[in-house]
Amino acid sequence: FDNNQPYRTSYHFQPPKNWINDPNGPMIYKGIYHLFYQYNPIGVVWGNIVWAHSTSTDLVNWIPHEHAIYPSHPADINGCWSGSTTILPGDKPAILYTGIDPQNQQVQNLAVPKNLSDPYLREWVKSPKNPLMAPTPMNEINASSFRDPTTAWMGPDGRWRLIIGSKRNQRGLAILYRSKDFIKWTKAQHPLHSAKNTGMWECPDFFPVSTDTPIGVETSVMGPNIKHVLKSSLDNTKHEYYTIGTYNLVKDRYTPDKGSVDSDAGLRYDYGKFYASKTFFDSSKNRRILWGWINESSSVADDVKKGWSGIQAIPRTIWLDKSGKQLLQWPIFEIEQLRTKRVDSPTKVLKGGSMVEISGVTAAQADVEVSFGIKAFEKAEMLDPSWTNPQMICSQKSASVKGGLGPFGFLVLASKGLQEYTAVFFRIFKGQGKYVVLMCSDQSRSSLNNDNDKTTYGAFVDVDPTKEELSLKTLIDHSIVESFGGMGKACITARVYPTLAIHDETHLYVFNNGTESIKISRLSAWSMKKAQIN
Ligand code: DQQ
Repeated sequence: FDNNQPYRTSYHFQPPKNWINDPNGPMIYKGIYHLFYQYNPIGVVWGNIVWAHSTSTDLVNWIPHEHAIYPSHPADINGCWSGSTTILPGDKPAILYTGIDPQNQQVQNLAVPKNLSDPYLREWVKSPKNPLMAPTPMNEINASSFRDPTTAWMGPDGRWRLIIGSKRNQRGLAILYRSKDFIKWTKAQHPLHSAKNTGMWECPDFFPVSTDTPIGVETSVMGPNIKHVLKSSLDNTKHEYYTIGTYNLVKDRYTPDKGSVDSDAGLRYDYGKFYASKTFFDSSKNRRILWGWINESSSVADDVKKGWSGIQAIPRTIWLDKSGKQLLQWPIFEIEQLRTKRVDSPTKVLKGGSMVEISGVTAAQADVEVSFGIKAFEKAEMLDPSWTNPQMICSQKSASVKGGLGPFGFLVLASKGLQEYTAVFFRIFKGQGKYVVLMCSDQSRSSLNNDNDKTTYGAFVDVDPTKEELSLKTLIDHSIVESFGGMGKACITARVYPTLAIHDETHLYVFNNGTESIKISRLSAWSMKKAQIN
């Protein structure tokens, strides 16, 4: 352990130092995974943005390369912002990214590998035709809100399509472009989709999901057993939302399914810190993988002290739930190769008001999974119909507020005397004709250092606890608490900076602060090894 760096992660992706943000252009090419990301080569705050580049054969261990894209010609001289890769016919990757031009306009540029036989694709050549897409008085594009091209998909007419995030007044837009040759792009009359009062859409993502299997599909796949997902990252709130819907190929328009909320009150990949995410299709394992950026909750002064800021979440496999109403997410299975010492707890009853330590694992660097069985439903508290915002309920009913069924879950990154802990837990309420499961990540007691943002996060989990057990998985990595409730139905990621609960001084507990007993039907915890990262 480096005692000067208690918050540095051991298996989450980060470079040795400086600022990082959005994951860019993730892909697999000839068996090698590529991750590019927004990076400031000379500072711990955002600025001087280039595309840094690392590669991996397992999505767990990474080697760094030279920056792939950096300001070098007029179309990107003031910055190389986010973008995506598309694999063109003949197995040729292409990057489209946003450049900031000499007038500080946002424009879209193309870069291709210099040498396709370099397994790491280290050097990228920019098109002499750049910028390929730019704001003009004719197309009425807002030059400071025109960025983050998606992976392109090919329509049945053989033309490529992609979307670019934008806004008109406060209406968020996914501007659609088409191209025959990937060089000459024409803006479509209508956006693929738009929504009022959502503000600028950053880093849009648009991809197909299979309705009958969890197997992922390539971005251009259309057809009968396919739905589409549209995600946008809202610059106004720094939250992402997605909808599931139908892509009409004739009109080239996307319509979210009935009942889905097309705004910040809608579905989120993650109800904690998770932004500017992007998926790609992993053709080697037929799955769709989601990458997301997790920023700091610490002060800039503390970031300067530690010399770095931002990490990437563990890549997640993502697929459509059987209900068709939401996505499910789970950390890529490869991360389990880091599991080492395992501790299992026998089935037991966790009495109301009790707490049990999970000892024998490195609690600052661990993977822990539990399943709870619930019986005494009569004791569930009533859900006030006005409690529609899960984050608000979680903030009011923190881990220390006793309930009927719950709070029960984990105390992670806890100090011995519980001066510090982060609580990840459930509460079960009696709602209108059904039980409502609330999942919370409560950071309010995570650190004695009050310079940190200790906001509590919350989500509803769409499970029926009378029919299924309630599961919780948490990946703990020094300053990261990444939790998956209901087998990936709700995810919450938090950043925390304990001052006492660091390294070997860290403890892990399972607790029940409700009045009713809860059964633990399964509990396993693993120490996690350090990954080789950069
Ligand atoms: N980050 C990039 C932009 C994007 C934003 C700049 C989202 O391209 O809109 O670093 O975090």
